[in-house]
Amino acid sequence: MAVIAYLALGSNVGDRAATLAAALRALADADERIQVVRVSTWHETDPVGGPAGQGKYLNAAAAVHTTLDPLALLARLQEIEQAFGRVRTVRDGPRTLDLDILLFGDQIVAHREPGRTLLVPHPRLQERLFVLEPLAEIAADVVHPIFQATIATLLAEARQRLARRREACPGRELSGQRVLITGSTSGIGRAIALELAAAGADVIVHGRRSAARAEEVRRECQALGVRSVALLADLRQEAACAALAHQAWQVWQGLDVVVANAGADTLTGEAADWSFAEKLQLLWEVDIRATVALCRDLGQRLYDRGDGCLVTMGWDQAATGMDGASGQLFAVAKGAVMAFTLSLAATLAPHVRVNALAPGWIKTAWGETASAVWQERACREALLGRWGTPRDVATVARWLIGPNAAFVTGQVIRINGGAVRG
Ligand code: A4P
Ligand code: MG
Repeated sequence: MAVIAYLALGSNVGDRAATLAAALRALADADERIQVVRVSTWHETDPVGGPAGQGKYLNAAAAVHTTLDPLALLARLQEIEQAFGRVRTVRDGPRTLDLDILLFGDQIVAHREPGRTLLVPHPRLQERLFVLEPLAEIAADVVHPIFQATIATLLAEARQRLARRREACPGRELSGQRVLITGSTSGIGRAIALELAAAGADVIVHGRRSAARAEEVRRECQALGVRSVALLADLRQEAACAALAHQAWQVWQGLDVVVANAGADTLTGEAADWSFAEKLQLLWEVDIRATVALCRDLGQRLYDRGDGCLVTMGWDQAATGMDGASGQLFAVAKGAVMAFTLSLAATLAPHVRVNALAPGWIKTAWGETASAVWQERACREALLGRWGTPRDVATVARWLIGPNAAFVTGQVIRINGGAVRG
């Protein structure tokens, strides 16, 4: 069946205009099952990414009518690139000709095979003005099949986001970044949401079931001058994790940062009276399984898109050991999360940074009401002689996500006031 596919053309080496014109002729001649039906004007653009000092690009978009399947079309495009002397060296490096498939009808393709990977819609399409501006000339009303938004809308959103990133200044260093923080209606999650909003990030607040609490935090974020949306999902349900990842990715056409903070409360919530085995099951479902599922799903999306940052929530004493049933339970749950984080960092490098925060004694709901014995112990074990606060964790999260931690990945960062055993 014939479809309309949209292609991106780019060149920044040699006679760029002649190359684009010749590439379009080669496309029409390559296969009778490809007809070029519309072409944008040429756009001269500054290089995005890649080594410094490379020349400006000439970019364009074309619509083709084709009966080829998506992989066959990709093969034709790669043959043409080769014929134009394209040599693949460094990432985002200079090229005589780059031909990408942006859209293929309303199909979503995720074919992963070494040397023959094909992702359609193109995973970076929504982020790049050098693609969206020519595409909007010939396909303004075409709807992106994942984001369900028109190309004109994606262009307007991308312009706004990039303008905000350009304006990012020291006190607002996360301007234009889109962040999901799970479990952010209270405690450490809420503190991180507010801290990142204060730094200029747009924040998706997530809660388990209280729409009112999620809405309250959403308003608090919005009051800090950023966009904020609240989503509810019970992460004990596997299907709900996938749905949350999908929904969060849709809100602003992608995310830049995910903080997988949600953890089950087995100390003060309804589960406080459950048996050891029931608590273990709950921690497995929420702290481990949901964290792994969300981070794998959103991590792959960030990786395909080409950049991003993931933060998980570990626990300082998983490494040193803590007496009692709660120590054993959290050791299992948070030890697993920290170990998983390191493997995910290795998997998603070099595009996505992945780190764990490992808080020690932080005064959240349980700390507020804990007995005198625990109050004394928390202060005694910390070299700094006090409980940590949720904001102590949030300010480290802000640094870790921000530009000053650009070389930090695969780390477990302990935030424990210098805690020692004793
Ligand atoms: N691949 C996966 N999906 C697709 C798709 N939808 N279309 C695979 C085409 N190819 C797709 O591509 C690497 C692999 O991506 C291919 O083997 C294919 O199987 P590549 O062209 O060999 O390498 P690349 O150029 O590093 O990747 P890509 O995706 O073409 O790069 P980008 O993201 O397009 O960025 N700045 C300006 N101003 N203008 C530009 O045109 N282009 C880039 C390249 C960077 N900066 C730029 C421009
Ligand atoms: Mg390409």
